[in-house]
Amino acid sequence: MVDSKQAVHIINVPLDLGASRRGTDAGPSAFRVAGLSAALQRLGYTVSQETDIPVPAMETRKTDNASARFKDEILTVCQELASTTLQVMDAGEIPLVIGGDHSIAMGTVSGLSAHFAKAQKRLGLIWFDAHGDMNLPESSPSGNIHGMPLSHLIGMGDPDLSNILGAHPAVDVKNVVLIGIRDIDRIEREIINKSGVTAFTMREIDEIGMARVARRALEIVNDGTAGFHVSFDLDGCDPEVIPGTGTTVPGGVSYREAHLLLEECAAHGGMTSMEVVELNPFLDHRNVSAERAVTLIQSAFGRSIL
Ligand code: 6HN
Ligand code: MN
Ligand code: MN
Ligand code: MN
Repeated sequence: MVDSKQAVHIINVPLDLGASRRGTDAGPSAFRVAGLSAALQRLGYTVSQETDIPVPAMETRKTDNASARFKDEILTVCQELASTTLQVMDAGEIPLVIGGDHSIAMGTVSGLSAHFAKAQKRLGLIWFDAHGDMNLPESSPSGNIHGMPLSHLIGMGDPDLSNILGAHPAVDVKNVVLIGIRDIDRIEREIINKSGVTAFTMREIDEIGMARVARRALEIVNDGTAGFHVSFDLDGCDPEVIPGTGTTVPGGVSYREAHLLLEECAAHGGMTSMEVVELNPFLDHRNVSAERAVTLIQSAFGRSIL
């Protein structure tokens, strides 16, 4: 569980092979420039180490897999990331994974659940996103793997991608919540509805408020689990809050609502790890999205206003 006596281990994954739009490979650099490490230290954490996962450049690769573009490369990156996350958890440090596009979650979460599986324990998962990320290679309109990580983590889809480190499924659908979704593809909608994951769409956030959504989500992800991971796609926030991301969708989560969710995660005490993905510095204005993302991470790591 996240507490400031533990060391944070930042894992940078500059991957952009999972998306059409280039530029998420510069995410880790923008977070460094925005002072991520110092921001954690101000909360009392030590930042034990930064590990950079090697990622091939798109220019050096070709993919002939139209339904799951760059699958082989993404699988290799996710396997390396999963081993790293597992080692960091085994060492008692807190993994903070910085993307990169959202495909990396298949690696992050597989490594976390491999850690808990050794003690016959399960992990809960909060998936904050404008999108469902529940496409399968055969349903995807784009072939982009960043639209597919969550379906693979619940054991569907491509057998290689859904079996990283032998975790299959990496998470149990009954401990998975989607928060902030508002842009779902046609077949993806059926996959989500049949899957058994709980979805808090923007409509639910409008109707009952983020405070209640957060509390209900926390009940679900902590039901019978040893803790929960937060996979935070910055495009879940409204584009006015986070302009620096590739697949913006209007009508998103406000700055304060996003903070409130993460403050509730911190207050609960069960968060084991976090990842922040889809920052695209080339679409940003003077790094504001990265700076706001750093303050969001601070809320998740226990920063309180007073
Ligand atoms: N993300 N549903 C679209 C697709 O191509 O599958 C968009 C996915 C976006 C994924 O932002 O992490
Ligand atoms: Mn996503
Ligand atoms: Mn998204
Ligand atoms: Mn989608």
